[in-house]
Amino acid sequence: MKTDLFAAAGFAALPFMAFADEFAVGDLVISDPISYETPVTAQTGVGYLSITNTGDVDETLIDVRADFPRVMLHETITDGDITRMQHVMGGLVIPAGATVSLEPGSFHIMFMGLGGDPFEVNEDIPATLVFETAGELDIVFKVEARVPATTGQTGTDMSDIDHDDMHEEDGE
Ligand SMILES: [Cu+2]
Repeated sequence: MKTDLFAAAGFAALPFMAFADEFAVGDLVISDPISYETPVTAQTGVGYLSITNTGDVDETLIDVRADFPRVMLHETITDGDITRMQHVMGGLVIPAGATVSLEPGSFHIMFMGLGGDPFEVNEDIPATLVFETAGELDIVFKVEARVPATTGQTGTDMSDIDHDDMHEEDGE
């Protein structure tokens, strides 16, 4: 499986790539892009990863592309008992020297319009990250089994909650 991933990502073109689950471009290192399996009827899937900026200049993730009708950068906002999704406008800033994690309860990438083709465990979801300065980077999200919510915060996953409402709010 790891060998396949290296081949798919074009190893020769990514000299800084140290592990199958790590991707790099410019001063940026992207770690552990993962997704979670979705129910058969789900219209949205979610993507998580960490971005480390080893450079001296702030960077911005301005777009994410993948083979779905719509891909967006979202932030989960918890306001009292209400949890909702918000479109991150203007991109996600990765400050110089910092790591920004897209993780449950925080920032995440939404893959929208699955259209009856759910994410399955061990499936690869190719995507392209677009950075303001460093440019484009092809990565692969690895689909993992859904972690029971009882194991804690990191197991919670809002991918099936409220996103249909979000679409209308976004007005796109
Ligand atoms: Cu979302």
